[in-house]
Amino acid sequence: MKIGITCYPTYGGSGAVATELGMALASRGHEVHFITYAPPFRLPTFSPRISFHEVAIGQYPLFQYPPYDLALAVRMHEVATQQKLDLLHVHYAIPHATSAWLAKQMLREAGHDLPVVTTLHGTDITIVGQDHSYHAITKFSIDKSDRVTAVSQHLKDETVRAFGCDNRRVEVIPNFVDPAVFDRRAYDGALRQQLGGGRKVLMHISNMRPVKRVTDVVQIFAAVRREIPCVLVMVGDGPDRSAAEEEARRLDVESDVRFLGKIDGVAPLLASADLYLLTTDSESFGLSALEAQACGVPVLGYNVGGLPEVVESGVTGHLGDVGDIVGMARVASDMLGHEARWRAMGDAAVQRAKTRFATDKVLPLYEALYLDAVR
Ligand code: GMT
Repeated sequence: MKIGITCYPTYGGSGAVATELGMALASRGHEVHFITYAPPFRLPTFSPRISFHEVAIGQYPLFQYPPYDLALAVRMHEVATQQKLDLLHVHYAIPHATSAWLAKQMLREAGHDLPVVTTLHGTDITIVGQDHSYHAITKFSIDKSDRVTAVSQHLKDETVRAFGCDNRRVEVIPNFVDPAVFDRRAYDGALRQQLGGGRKVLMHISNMRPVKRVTDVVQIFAAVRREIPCVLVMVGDGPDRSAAEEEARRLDVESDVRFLGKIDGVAPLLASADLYLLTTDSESFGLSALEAQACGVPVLGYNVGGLPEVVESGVTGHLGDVGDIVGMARVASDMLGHEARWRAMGDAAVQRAKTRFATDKVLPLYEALYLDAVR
């Protein structure tokens, strides 16, 4: 099939999922066309059967807010026509599903019926989509999509609740991971030694927005560090990075906390970690938690959103109450202090990632959905 994919190309789970999906589809013989304003961050420089089509946003002095959604619709229309796309798959509802609907209407005028698949990822439903300024258009765009998927049952339930969408129209297709890439055994431990110098390595990866509660990560680390020699590695960047840095200084642990900034290939880093911390208070799935588990790293997080669908508390990690720093730190110290328990959790995490979320398990679900949509 010829598939157009639109996503946010910068850092973030939805862009990562869309890009991994595009690459996996291409490796199975499909032709994939990314349509967005910059090359997606996980996209290799060249790959047969994958093309990137940049959305150019025309500027004009009248535009205080240049209309990206219109420029995107125009580019979708153009690429669909020139490349004879069979289908358009958009990731993150706002504004991608709306632009896709516009492009679909324009194409219809020329007798080209372009099915639109929308994948809902998280804050497009839980936060941004429920903002009054976007609620009506988000509902409209979801309703008008030919197929709709959500990355977890929790997100599907929230979509039905918040937008009154037909329960049967939203299919749950979970995020996925390539166990050959996210594999601890593929790395020799040199990076782990560089990061921790023999101490345990705690890790967090995110775009450090308020929803991620990154100061909780630092507080949990500071409490664990009192019990067990360890370091904290913070990967990514965002508005709350400076708050996390300040918290590390306030708690006098900054010498053992490293902020690495944005890094594209996180597999070697995750394969060097002993414990992954994800303290988001509203997480629809938690892709990084899945990738950590695939690397045999137990996950410590809050029992919210779709995270319990990814992390089996007590088996592949632990999910506690939001803000329970003391409880989380106690569990972390206990886990890290008992090698056999830690190893059992890591092994269970790998198994869970492989058996439920491996690329070859999830990709056929998308392919079946596409076939159904074009039929
Ligand atoms: O919704 C967001 O906060 C951004 C979004 C993204 O584009 O990075 O993340 C969401 O999508 C990821 C991929 O499906 C999920 O793993 C994340 O859980 C989800 N984030 C939230 O729900 C906060």
